[in-house]
Amino acid sequence: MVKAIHFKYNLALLLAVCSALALAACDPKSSPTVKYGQVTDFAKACASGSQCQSQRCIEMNDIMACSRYCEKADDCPADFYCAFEPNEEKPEPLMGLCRPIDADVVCKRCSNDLQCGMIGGTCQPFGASTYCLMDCTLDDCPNGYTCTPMGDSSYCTPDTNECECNTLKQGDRRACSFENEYGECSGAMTCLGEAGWATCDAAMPGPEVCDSIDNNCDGGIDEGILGTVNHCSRCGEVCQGGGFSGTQPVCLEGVCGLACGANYFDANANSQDGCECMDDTFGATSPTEALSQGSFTSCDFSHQITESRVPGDASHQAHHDYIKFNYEDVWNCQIELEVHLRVPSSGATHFFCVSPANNANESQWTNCRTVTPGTAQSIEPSGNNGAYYVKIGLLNPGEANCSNYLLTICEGGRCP
Ligand SMILES: [Ca+2]
Ligand SMILES: [Ca+2]
Ligand SMILES: [Ca+2]
Ligand SMILES: [Ca+2]
Repeated sequence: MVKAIHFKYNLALLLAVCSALALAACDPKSSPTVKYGQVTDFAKACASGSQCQSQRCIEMNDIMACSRYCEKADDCPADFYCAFEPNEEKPEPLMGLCRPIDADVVCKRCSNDLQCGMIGGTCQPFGASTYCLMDCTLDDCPNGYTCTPMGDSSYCTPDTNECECNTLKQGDRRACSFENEYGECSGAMTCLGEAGWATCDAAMPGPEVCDSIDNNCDGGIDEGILGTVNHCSRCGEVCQGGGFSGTQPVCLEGVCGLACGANYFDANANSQDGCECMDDTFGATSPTEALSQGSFTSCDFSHQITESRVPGDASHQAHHDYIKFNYEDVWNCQIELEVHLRVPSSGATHFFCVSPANNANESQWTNCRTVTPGTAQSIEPSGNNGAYYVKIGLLNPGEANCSNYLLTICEGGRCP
């Protein structure tokens, strides 16, 4: 019955058979180069099998070292297990080799059996991928693993049902993230061993607020918030408006300042007191809306406008003032009609133009004068009946002005 067994492949087979049958003819002396069972050089470094009593020099963690043959659980020292050695002959009892339970290889993602050779395992489908699983034909599985029949053998599968995290993978970390309508924040999670993965330590994306933290995880800190009037140079620095009407706080490149509203002007070039000069509502902004000063007839009248102005400051100036009046030369004394503008010495240089009679087309108002501070100029309109338009403005952009001009529509000896 013994001779019926072929042993051309593996010397292990010989010992397995001998051990099972306890035959005198199988004395280990008959195969002196291989020592089965206990050896004295286990885990000693080796370069080839001939240096080992078992003739087996295998990878043990970081080195090549001598191993030993085994048959059952407890034959191998702690941190090793009796890994089944595949053999076509299927000797009785089955023979294994002590191999390290290397946590880096057990349950490692793999694509072929060679990648699992260190633990004597095979690359098996498990869960969503393929992993190096230990064969548990001869030995028990490590803590946290259960021997599970798969195909024609049995393998150690992790109790967490996850090869990436189980008792042997405690402390492993992997990338994770949280994503919602605000963005996606990356982090990592840690394998707690039997308990599986700990919660992902990534931040939960939130709306960006001023807190020196990238709340929405887009790489920008406090973007769109820091540098605004409520968080100018730093979070919480609110730019003060000073309580001045027509004055708005602004934050320009991280520095608080004041900006003037549409009809307000910093005409004294001092932002500390805000935009103290307000435009009047006297002049219209276009000829068609020009404010009528009434209808005058010859001769010898005078109509004076004293409370209107065209303010300006370094950054902007008010719109031109447009007024109009009607004039009728009842007594044929039209040649003396005058529009007269005086600019106080505190004001900036003005200009003014008077239209021909009944001509609202501003581009044709060529009858214009420049009036420097402290002086006055007169324009005698052409035509002697109808509607006349007057436009008043500041000559030079950027010049400060908050002084009222003095405009007089007059005739004859009543002009200034
Ligand atoms: Ca951000
Ligand atoms: Ca933030
Ligand atoms: Ca001011
Ligand atoms: Ca005005």
